[in-house]
Amino acid sequence: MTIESAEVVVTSPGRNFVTLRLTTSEGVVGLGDATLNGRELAAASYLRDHVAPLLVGRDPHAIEDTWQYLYRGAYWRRGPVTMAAIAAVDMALWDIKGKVAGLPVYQLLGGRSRRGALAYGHASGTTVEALVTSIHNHLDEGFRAIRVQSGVPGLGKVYGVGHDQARGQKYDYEPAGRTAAPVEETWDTAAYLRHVPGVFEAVRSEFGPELPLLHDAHHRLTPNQAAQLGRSLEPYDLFWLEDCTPGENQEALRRVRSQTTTPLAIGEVFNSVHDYQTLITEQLIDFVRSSVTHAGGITAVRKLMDFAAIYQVRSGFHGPTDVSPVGMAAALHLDVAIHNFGIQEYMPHSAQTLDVFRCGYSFVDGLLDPGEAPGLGVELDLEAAAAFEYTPAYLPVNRLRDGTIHDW
Ligand code: GCO
Ligand code: MG
Repeated sequence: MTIESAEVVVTSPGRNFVTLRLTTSEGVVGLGDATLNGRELAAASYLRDHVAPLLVGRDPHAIEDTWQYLYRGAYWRRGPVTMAAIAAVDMALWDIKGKVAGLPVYQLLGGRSRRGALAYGHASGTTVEALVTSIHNHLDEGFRAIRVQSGVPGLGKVYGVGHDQARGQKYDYEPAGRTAAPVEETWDTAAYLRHVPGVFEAVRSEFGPELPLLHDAHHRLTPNQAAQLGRSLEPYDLFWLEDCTPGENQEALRRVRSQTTTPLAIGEVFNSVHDYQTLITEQLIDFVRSSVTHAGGITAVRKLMDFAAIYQVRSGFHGPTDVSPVGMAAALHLDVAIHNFGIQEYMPHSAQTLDVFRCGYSFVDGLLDPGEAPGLGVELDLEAAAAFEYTPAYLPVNRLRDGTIHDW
């Protein structure tokens, strides 16, 4: 059996997705996700122009060899575009291997370690009242762990908060963000730090001590501010505080870690195990936030998690709607297979997206499950995909009150 064709499908059912579709000489189809939110066409071109021609004629079963061939063979190491492209190839090959074997991918990874993957949903509110309603709605939808994001008095739109709450809008950036240039938001760290502890006080008093609560600071704090926030949130027993500082400075986490026992999660913008080396070996974090899509695929993330396991660091894979259902399925197969699973982020995709990507995974009683279909369990409807043309879309940028660009 050889790889006969490698096709890149760019589709936009409500938001943009880049999918690699491999077909073997025996007609087996494998899918991989290479969606890089806001920079989609770079990953599509990397695949189409530089990777697809190398895949035709190769043995689809040689997953490790193909991974190394694309990683070492590029000479230029790492980076989100390269690693998303390699991830797509890797996922598609695991999908093919599973279909040929007649087994879901998690079985090929060692089989099931748990009944399902605990998922957390994204509650948010411009006010505490709206936030409490949003949490109740998520609990009604079956979520058993909740990410809590709140508006900040004096600021307009902020990361993670659905603003049209009268219409029950959830936070989901891209579909609203189709402007010729990035939307600009205003940020004030001091106002945020003053406001957040009171939000958690209100949420704990409404929902009690047991509900796992998470929070994303979205890379905006200095190490000292992050230490302050971690400490002020200790009474509310967070499941994690995410991206408290920009992750590229791994050493910064030493300062935070030494000052607070609030669990820390980091890594959604990382793309290789090397980005975690200091964080994991010095046990500066508790959770790995990578997505399978942006960190080199199932092969690479499996190794990353085995490395993390030695240091009792657990998974909390990135699962926003900008990871396609194919990338989500890849995460779920790892979630149920690895021993050091922590939690899985879950932002359900829109009905439009799910018409294009037919998913075998399910969400029942707070747990996600990859399903029993051979391979990854997601099918791409090419005809439905063709109806949604690519539309450029940007993530927002952030400015401080004086106009200085800040991390978004
Ligand atoms: C999360 C993330 C997302 C990112 C988005 C960018 O924790 O889910 O921070 O909301 O902002 O994936 O593309
Ligand atoms: Mg995040």
